[in-house]
Amino acid sequence: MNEDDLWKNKCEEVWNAPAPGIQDPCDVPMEAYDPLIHTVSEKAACNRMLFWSKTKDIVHQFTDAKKCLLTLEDTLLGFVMDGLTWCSKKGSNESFTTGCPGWLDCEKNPVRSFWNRASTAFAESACGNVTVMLNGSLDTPFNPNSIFASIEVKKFSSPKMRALNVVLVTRRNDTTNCENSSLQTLRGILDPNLTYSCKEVQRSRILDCISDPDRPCGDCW
Ligand code: AVW
Repeated sequence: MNEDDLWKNKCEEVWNAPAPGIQDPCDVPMEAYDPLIHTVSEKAACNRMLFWSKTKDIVHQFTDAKKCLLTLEDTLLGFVMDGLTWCSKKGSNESFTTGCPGWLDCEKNPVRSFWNRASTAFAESACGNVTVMLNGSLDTPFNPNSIFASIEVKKFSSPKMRALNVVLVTRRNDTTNCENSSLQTLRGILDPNLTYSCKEVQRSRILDCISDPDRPCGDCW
């Protein structure tokens, strides 16, 4: 089979994977996406995985410009679903893209459950040295309500994964640093066999690096 046919087959398989059907749009458990996640599972990019929390814009600017690190939204499924809204509605077997519950309207909405499930799979596959960009302009860069804290960190495990390296993205007058108590909490709940590091990096330094195509990734922080 040539490459085009392989992709065509893959797309048909993904398209035909069972998806949450006629149901209450506030009652979609994350397990509803198990078949889809299993169909699209990709080989993990060991040592290149980048997690994030409240740093979405700069993280994606970074991965668009430099190909050394990859986020969930740079994987096939994450890329396709990023920015989309969808839901079913009671009594209809159509898919809707408007009038769907918002992120905070109910916990088990289809979009939030999808990202919870996809994040679980991405974190379970984490291997080697893993990076996370957290937001140093916040008092609590490691927020217990975030997907990163409530789902991803709990899935990180050695020996498949070796280290978690926090890049704390700061602005000039920020007072939050690597000593921040939420980061101590992060360190405390991490699998004790994982090496932990934290580095404060000025946002402007990362942006300069992004806009200079000659700067290798390793020089950005
Ligand atoms: P985030 P996470 N209202 O920046 O750690 C609307 O907090 O949770 O980072 N949308 C929301 C809300 C909300 N209150 N909270 C979260 N979102 C949506 C997947 C929104 O689209 C990757 F692997 C926001 O941009 C990262 O490591 C996104 O969730 C990790 O999970 C992220 O919220 C980032 O999740």
